[in-house]
Amino acid sequence: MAVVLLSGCQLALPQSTLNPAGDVAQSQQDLFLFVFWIAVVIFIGVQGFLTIAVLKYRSRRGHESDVPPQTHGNTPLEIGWTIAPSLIVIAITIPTVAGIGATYDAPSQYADDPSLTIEVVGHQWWWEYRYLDENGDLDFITANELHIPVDTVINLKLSSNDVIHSFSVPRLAGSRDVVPGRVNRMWLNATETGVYAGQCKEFCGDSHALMRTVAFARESADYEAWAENERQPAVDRTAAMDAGWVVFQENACRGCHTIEGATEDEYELAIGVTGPNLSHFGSRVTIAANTLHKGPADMNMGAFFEDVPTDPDFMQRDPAAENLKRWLNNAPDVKPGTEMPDLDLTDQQLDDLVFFLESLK
Ligand code: HEC
Ligand SMILES: [Cu+2]
Repeated sequence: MAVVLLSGCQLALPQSTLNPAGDVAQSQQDLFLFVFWIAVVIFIGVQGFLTIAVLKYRSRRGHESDVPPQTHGNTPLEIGWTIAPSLIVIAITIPTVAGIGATYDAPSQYADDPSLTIEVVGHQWWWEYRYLDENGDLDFITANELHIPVDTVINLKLSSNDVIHSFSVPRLAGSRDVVPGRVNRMWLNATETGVYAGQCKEFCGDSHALMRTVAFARESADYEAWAENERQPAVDRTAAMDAGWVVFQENACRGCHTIEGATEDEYELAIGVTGPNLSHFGSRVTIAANTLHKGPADMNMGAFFEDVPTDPDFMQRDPAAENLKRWLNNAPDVKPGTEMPDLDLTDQQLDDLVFFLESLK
């Protein structure tokens, strides 16, 4: 039993609500502890009286058929145990309802904080992030890795491209359903820089368990540098990238993926929206919604993420191509049910593609 239970523990990137790193998660933690301690007091009270009753009124040798004094209809007691639970339920309901209400939009005390709005689109089985500028217009699009500045109100507008998903990064905020045909709202902020894991929390098909995400909360200046890079088109194509670009163009990749052109005619053929936007795929550290990472193939996800926050050159690290090749070689084998097909590419084509994709920083 212990082995089965403990296999759920992931120490490097815990999705723990008990270790909040954002104000929304903190308020949920406070509410949880409030209810928890009330429950502890009730538990001790009930079990205490039960224990006393069991000991005091147990049957004794020679008195097996004795019945203790019977009481019935004690009015003060009846009133007491009707009113006390009602008061407890009211005491729990008020902060709960207020707390739920405060998860949609940032409360007024955050009015002076900087803010950022991101549209989150759930797809089977990955997350699209569409960053908006201060006028509410589309700024740039990325996927699976959410970058946010610390101490900033992040307004999320959640919608789905297919089925019902649920967005959740527990250390920053709770979860919210992502429903086709409507836009749900939630807000969050990160009070410490760090890397926070998340995943879809609503069963959404074959690879639901592989619909993960990761949030990088960084100092404003670091975030801005990242965002500025995202706003740029994909890097200019160099001669070394040509072989990979040819494979990309000739194998339906461009029908499903977008690469923003560096010059007018550069990547104009890649405008697909079925799969993630790959314009800056080379600067991402995970593949296919955290299903694989770009470290050595034999390293587990936890070990891979352990040094991310302390290694400033992480994004520039040489790609270890094994995992990316595995994905490009046969995506459905890695992620059952994915729309990305096995395109029967040769080893040379895979190498060319890896080089090309990793050049898109
Ligand atoms: C029929 C549509 C389709 C085709 C064709 C296709 N892909 Fe994909 N691709 C997807 C989808 C959908 C995903 C997201 C899979 C997931 O994470 O569940 C994806 C994911 C990826 C990713 C990971 C992106 C990320 O953000 O982690 C890469 C890289 C990629 N595809 C490259 C390619 C290349 C190169 C080709 C051509 C050899 C190709 N794709 C062909 C649909 C397609
Ligand atoms: Cu999902």
